[in-house]
This record gives sequence, C-alpha cells and structure tokens, in this order.
Amino acid sequence: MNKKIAIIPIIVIIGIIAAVSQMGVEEMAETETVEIETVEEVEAMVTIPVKAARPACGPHPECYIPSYYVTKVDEPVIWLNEDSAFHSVTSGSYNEPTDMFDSGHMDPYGTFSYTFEEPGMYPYFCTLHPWMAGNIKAER
Ligand SMILES: [Cu+2]
Repeated sequence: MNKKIAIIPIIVIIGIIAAVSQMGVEEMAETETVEIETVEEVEAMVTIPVKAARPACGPHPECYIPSYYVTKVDEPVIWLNEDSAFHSVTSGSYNEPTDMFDSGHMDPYGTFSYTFEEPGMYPYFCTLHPWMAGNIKAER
C-alpha cells in the first residue's frame, strides 16, 4: 500500500512540468512574430516631386524639394523619389559630374542616402533630366 501512494504524486508532478514548458515555448513564438512585423519608417529631407520628369519639372518651382538644403556633416541626407519615373541624385552638374556620389536610377518611391563628411557646398543633378538640379550645404 505504501509503495502505490508514493508513485502517484511523482506522475502528477511530471505532467505539470510538461504543460508549463509547452506554454513557455508558445509565448516565445508570439514575441518573435511581433518583432518581425515592426515597420521601419524613413523620413526624407529632400523629395523628388511628381512630374519632375517634365521640362522645368511640370507644375513645381523646384525639381528637388527643397532644391537647397542645409545639413550637418556626419548626418545622412535622405532623398525620396515621389515620382512615377526613374530619377537620380548624382554629384556635380549635368555637364560636369563628379565621382562623389550617385544613386543610380531610383525607382518610384525609392530612397537614396548620403552622408557628407566635410563642410562645403555640393551641387547635384539628375542624369536623366538635365533641368533637375539641387544643392546641399554641409556645415559643422
Ligand atoms: Cu530626373
């Protein structure tokens, strides 16, 4: 009789441990799913407006908005293409590009980022539309 009583409590305890560890695993899986769904938002400093591909940038007074932007060195400048056409952000001017930076063809709603390391005035343009030009001034 004494042997039988001793065995029953041991079986019950093992069953409870298994249930608790299973709940623990499920909770971990839920936490991981929440992390994956986190969305990264990009805040652009300069936007390329719709219809920028038209000469004189269609209805807009500027082809990059704003076409003159002051930044601090070591802080990234982000451009956003809000147009349905490809555009670029390329250092220099249409007739005299420099090798400093070049976004390549930016897709619609594509972004490009560049961090200036030295103070100065940096002109840039679009390789596809000669009338598109802007300036970045980098300060300490
Ligand atoms: Cu363009």
